[in-house]
Amino acid sequence: MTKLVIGGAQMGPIQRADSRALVIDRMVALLERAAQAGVEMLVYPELALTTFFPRWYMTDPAEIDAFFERDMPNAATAPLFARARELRIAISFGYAELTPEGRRFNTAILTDRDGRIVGKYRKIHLPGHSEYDPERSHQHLEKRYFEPGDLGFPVWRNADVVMGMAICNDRRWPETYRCLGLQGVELIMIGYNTPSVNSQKGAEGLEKRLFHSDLSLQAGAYQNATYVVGVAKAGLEDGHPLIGGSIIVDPDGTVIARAKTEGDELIVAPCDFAACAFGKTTIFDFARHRRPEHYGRITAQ
Ligand code: ING
Repeated sequence: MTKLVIGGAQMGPIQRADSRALVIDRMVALLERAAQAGVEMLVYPELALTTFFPRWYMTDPAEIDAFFERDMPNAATAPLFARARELRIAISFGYAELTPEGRRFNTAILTDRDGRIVGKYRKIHLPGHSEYDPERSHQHLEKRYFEPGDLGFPVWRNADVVMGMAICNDRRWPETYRCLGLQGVELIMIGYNTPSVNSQKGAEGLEKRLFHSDLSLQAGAYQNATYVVGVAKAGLEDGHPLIGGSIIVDPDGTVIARAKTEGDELIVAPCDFAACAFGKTTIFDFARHRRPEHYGRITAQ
């Protein structure tokens, strides 16, 4: 069975005024640190190229489109793909995708160790709202700027490991993990941008948000006998705090690496994917133990 050294490239805040070039420089610096640590697969956060712009209510299409990428790779991200290829590190990262047809998605791509894109995922669970909500302490307009993903929950065999991706709010929904688990997934990579305070429930603070993030990621790993990597974009973006708490979780649900800061930080764990086999052939042997004839309610509209 395969072993890979997995890295989580937590990123600190990206300010609205920060250029793509500045951000790519930070991502390449994390890639260099990952290479020093022997990392073979490096996971970056959701919307890794820009600030978390769904916090801003915008109406001008040109202002909105400035946060989106029309092509991937493109001129701005080419240095990242080139360096990853030189270092033979597979990468995944999230960005705002604008398709040639004019459709907008909260997207993540996955490359092989030669820097070729081998997978794409478009965020399915979009939290928040689509119109300005004066009742909220801050806006969370993902339903305004993105469509729900239309690619399902695919997996890919990459570097001889069955890999899947999800994005941020997806990690809170057990269906996300089970749809991947039923395809034999061994590594799920989830970038996130999670506000430190709830725009609707002021009382829920940072500690509870970190707890819910761990709880979701650990449950998904354990219940599907898979490694899960959760990677934050963290810190204060134009005065708006995002949680850190990036972790790597093993197929038994144990956290085997955890970020300590809310800045650019690399977490690393050597992963032996043979460790997925025990859960998949005993307690979570889906073929032997699942009873889908009783689960119809969860696929109902
Ligand atoms: N952010 C948050 C997330 O799901 C959220 C939104 C936070 C929803 C806490 C519910 C509770 O982590 C994104 N970008 O999905």
